Amino acid sequence: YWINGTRFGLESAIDADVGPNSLQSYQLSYSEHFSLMAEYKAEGKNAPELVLEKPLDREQQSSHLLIFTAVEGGDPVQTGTTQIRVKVTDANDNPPVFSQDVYKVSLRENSPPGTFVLKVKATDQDEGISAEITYSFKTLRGIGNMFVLDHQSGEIKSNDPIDFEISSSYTISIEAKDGGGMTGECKIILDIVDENDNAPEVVFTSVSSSITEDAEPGTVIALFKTHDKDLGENGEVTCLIKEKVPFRIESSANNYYKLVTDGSPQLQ
Ligand SMILES: [Ca+2]
Ligand SMILES: [Ca+2]
Ligand SMILES: [Ca+2]
Ligand SMILES: [Ca+2]
Repeated sequence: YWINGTRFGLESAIDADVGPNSLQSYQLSYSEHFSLMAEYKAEGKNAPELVLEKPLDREQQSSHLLIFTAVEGGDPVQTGTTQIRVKVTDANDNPPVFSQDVYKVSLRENSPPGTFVLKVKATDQDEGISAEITYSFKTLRGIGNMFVLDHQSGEIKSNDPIDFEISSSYTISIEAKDGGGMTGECKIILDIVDENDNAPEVVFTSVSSSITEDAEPGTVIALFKTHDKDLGENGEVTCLIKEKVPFRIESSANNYYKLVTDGSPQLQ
């Protein structure tokens, strides 16, 4: 991996002739990356140099083949050629890249610890240690020890039972780091799927302990509300009276109910 303008010397061609038959010039096959610099020095020895003109990228082309020609004056013109293979060694110039910037997954509430959540995957275009990836949580804020991540494989599993009623979704940031310290990042948006694991609650806000026998039908005896922590259908509550009594439930707004007289109270 050479930076632009780097030069490196080539062994001078050796020509036994002297005078007009001695070495005249050098040529290099066309390359957008390399050019030839040959200085004719006073001592008659010249040391051609290969000059890097354009940055090399091993990930694009890992080796370059150049044909180097030495041309000798005289009649006929004599030439000698040699091949130069330039091998581009790797530099760690690529960070790990995840297969997705954002992964969306869901996990059922109350899944047992050890339940598979997701396997993230990052790749790195470099080679060797510069492409060896380890995974870690970018931050544990908000997730604590709820999940475990295999640093080598990128596999994520649950570690604690997940309670939808505590949090219905998690955003988890994962970092991939190569052996040279370059990093990439992705996000996991984990939605928790509700399970019906809460019984409805009934809370009375007012109750009359007694009622006169001539109370009008529709007299309110009690006010109460119902509540269920579960989501959607799992949290829908219906109220009914099991016994055969002269009362009925009237629904008012939003889970609020009235217990009212349904006719003349019957004395037992
Ligand atoms: Ca590289
Ligand atoms: Ca890399
Ligand atoms: Ca729960
Ligand atoms: Ca639930």
